[in-house]
Amino acid sequence: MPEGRLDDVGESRAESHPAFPSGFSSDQSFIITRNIIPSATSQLQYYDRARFTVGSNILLTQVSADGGSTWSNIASRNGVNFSGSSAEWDANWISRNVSLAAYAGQIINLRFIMKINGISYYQGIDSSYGFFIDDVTVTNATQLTTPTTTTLPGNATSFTLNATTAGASLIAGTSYNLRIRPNVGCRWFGYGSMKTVTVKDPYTSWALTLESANGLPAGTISNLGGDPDQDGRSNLIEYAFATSPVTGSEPTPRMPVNSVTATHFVVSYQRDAALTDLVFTPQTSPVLGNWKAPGQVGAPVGFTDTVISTVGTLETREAKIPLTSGSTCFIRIQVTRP
Ligand SMILES: [Ca+2]
Repeated sequence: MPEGRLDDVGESRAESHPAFPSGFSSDQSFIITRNIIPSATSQLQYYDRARFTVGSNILLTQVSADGGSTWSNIASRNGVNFSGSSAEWDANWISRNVSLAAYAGQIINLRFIMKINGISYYQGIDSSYGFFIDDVTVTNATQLTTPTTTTLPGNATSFTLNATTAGASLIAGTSYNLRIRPNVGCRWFGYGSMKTVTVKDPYTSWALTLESANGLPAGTISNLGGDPDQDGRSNLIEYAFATSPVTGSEPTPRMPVNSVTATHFVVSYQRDAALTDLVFTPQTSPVLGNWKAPGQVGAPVGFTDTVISTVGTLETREAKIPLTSGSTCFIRIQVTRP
């Protein structure tokens, strides 16, 4: 997991700090407005130091696991100064490390709050007063980004994670965290446990589904180059042209077909635009080597690849070369999964 750097409160370490303005003795706090999911090894790390603060003043470090409704103390320290002399200030920044293991797997927010905790306090907000906090970091944690909210009807029994409910197109390999809470009238209840799902790319999803349905060992179909039905077509080609990787004798209506017209050598094929993880590239060569795609330097003049018709996401395409371009040529459709 990436290290979640939370906040650098400024290059000048005196920039961000709770202190009591003149005439205000109420709690002074700031919340780091990021949603963090700690792991069992996560540490909250930061530096603090105190200047004019009386000993009964407290700086609390707090965590909320309910979106800021309630806060729990995870660290505290007192002020340093009663005499009015700067000699009592902390001489240096003090490094802090606080385990967040108790919050592993939960969505948390962090807050620092300065409490008067008595009746005495210094009034002042310049760099001589209050507590100072800097370099706030959470290690081994996940930071949630781009939250979206979907309202479900009261009788809903399922939820579909898709581009709409995720707020953007799903990204293969990316984990999405989901949680749900009920609303009755004006009252919101707490969230249930969080569910994390990782989006598979289309090929992997197809392969794992087939391996499971056919009781095949892992890798039988998820191996792109495998050919478990021994029909000479790799799993990747079966996927690209919608044939079964476990049935060798089935028809292959979408595989490339050669023909020759009065004017062109033609390869017709079908490409499903829904297979977003694949690239289909017609290529030609006079010698079964040095293959060229349409438009590539060295490709024959007039070598084209065009869409003839589209039904849903399925394109019928033709790659063709004028018969006048030469005496011999080969055309193939290269399928790659970048
Ligand atoms: Ca095969």
